[in-house]
Amino acid sequence: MIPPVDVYVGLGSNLDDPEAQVAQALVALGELPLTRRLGASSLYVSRPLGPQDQPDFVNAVAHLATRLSPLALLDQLQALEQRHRRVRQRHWGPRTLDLDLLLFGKQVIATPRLRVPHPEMSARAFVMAPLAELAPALSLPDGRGVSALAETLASPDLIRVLPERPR
Ligand code: A4P
Ligand code: MG
Repeated sequence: MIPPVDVYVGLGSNLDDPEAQVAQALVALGELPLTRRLGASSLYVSRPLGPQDQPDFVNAVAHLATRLSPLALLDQLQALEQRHRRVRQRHWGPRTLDLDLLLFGKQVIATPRLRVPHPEMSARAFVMAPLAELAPALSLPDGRGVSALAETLASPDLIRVLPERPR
């Protein structure tokens, strides 16, 4: 049997109720086949990176252990995005649940469909702050520590951490 691999997934939503969207996705990640959820960060509100004429985001990071291959996990993440998107198109207009595969053990993957570590992650406060909260001692495959990286990021766009609410 393939041993489980430690994986980190970034979640983002700027839908009408992005907090609920992210909270539901955190639960769903723990229910994927051959996968357990080991932890989840707090939920972080941040201003949009890129076009500003859109609502603020809620971001979080989940820690999983999976026996899926990287591409099989990406398939699962994209299917989960689609399920959220369908619901959203019906009720609230255009999508937004983004699931990014940030880290897959210490693997480095560079294919057209999948790049791991996620190419933008180390420059994004809305990824690195929740990741450092969840796994302060973790290093990227290139050896850089996530806590040190998170501290270097000026994060005026990270507005606040949402309080826990019962789920
Ligand atoms: N792909 C390659 N590598 C990966 C990976 N490691 N994880 C491919 C996930 N997907 C990966 O993704 C496009 C393609 O990337 C996929 O088909 C997959 O094969 P997508 O999510 O369908 O497209 P997208 O969301 O339009 O692009 P992308 O690159 O995911 O956008 P970003 O970079 O995630 O930016 N501001 C704040 N504050 N918070 C946010 O979360 N997010 C975005 C979206 C913009 N601004 C934001 C936030
Ligand atoms: Mg994405």
